[in-house]
Amino acid sequence: MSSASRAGRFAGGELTFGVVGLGYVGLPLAVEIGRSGSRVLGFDLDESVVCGINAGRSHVRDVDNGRVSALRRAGRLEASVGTARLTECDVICLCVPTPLSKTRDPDISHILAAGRAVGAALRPGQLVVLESTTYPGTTRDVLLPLVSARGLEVGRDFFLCFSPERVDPGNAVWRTENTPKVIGGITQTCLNAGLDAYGRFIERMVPVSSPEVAELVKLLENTFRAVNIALVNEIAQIADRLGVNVWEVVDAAATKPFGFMKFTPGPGLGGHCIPVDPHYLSWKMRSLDYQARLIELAAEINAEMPHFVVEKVRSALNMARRAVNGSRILILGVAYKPDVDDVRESPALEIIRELEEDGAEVVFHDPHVPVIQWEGRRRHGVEFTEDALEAADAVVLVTDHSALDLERIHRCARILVDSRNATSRVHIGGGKAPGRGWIVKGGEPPGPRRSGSPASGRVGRGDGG
Ligand code: SAJ
Repeated sequence: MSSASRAGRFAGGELTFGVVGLGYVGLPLAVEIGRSGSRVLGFDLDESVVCGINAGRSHVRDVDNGRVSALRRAGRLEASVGTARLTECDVICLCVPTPLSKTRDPDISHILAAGRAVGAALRPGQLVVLESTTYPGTTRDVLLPLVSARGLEVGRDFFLCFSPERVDPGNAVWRTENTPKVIGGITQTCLNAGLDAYGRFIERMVPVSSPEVAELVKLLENTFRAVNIALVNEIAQIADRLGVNVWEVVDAAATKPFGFMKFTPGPGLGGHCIPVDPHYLSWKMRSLDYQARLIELAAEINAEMPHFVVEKVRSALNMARRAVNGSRILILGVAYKPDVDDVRESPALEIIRELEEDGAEVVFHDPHVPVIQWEGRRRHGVEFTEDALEAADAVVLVTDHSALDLERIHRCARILVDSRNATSRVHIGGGKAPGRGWIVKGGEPPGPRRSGSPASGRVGRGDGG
């Protein structure tokens, strides 16, 4: 069979897709493929994930059980632990994690393992698409040699593309099928195969000239967010020293109808993407003797924010003549952003760590995260009650889930540090609570910092904090 006819196979007829990695990217992808009419074999190392899917259940918040069970009943979705059945798949999508190692370097071990498994099973005619966010060059320099292990030729015998995932967990508007998808192939026939295969279930595909372009597109998207969040976090530290409410500044700047995009300051960067992906780029650049200074500086500024919040807590307790040491502190929201249940890289964990190192008794409540497995132990959250709020010497709102009762928090907390300015949405006695910035209750009124006070890098008494 010619390479053109092999590539042409993806344009029509029955295809079986394989999705390796059934997490927040892989499961929505598998479900979308199944809903488009194709058969999907899912592969995951976690037996509980596999059993759950085969029982018709979803472990991913953005995928409801009904969708999984419907595909199971239709015989279009099946999950397995090993990768023995990869050879049955016409298309293999790799959606494996790409975290950072303990030394904050790229950890592509999951890509390597998946590449070896695909290389062992590869047969003529298959299309392999890497979706995991990674540094430019991974598809061509790392994955291609692994999948070509048995001598098959890319672009002739099989096809290889990179197509970055663009999942925004919790986003009900932009879903897998309606989010434009970038794709780059090792060869033109690879790209054609990828466009045909994904075009079956993605509304708009965006072809680019190479996998490296596609890999860098994804890193630009996420680095764009990390750098702009760092900018607004630095403005927060500046506003604090000026005694100005940073959220008032940001909201007013956001009235500019052109040339500005709103980002909000917060407790720091969480999630498995935004705090991680820019490191993949800066790491790759260091290997090419270039220092991606802006990226690295942004990471530093974002990493300061948990400490900034802890200093607000310290300052508020101090005003009440209490020390952090021995105080009971209630953290509200440990997930990395509102309305998700994921705590990976969550700044809340760093805030808890620092407060406990200073001797505080820290408890947490998160409506989506009842328990955290952290530093070798399971920690259960406390119930969200007025007693729990009142029993705390300080309450810290780290992640403002929609389910949190802001009015009750504002009413019952003796000291309230709000790292999201969420309580500015609270209506109190007919009026809105003054958007006062970080220390909402228990702090002195906002006012300019005393001149000459040490710019210790610790926070002062700026915008209500
Ligand atoms: N954050 C701020 N200020 C902001 C926006 C976010 O402090 O103005 C914080 C959040 O609290 C969170 C972190 O940054 O801790 C990341 O937030 P995020 O909204 O980028 O959330 P992710 O990582 O779940 O989703 C992102 C996608 N988000 C959006 O496009 C809105 C997108 O960048 C990627 O498609 C996705 O990660 C991914 O998987 O790469």
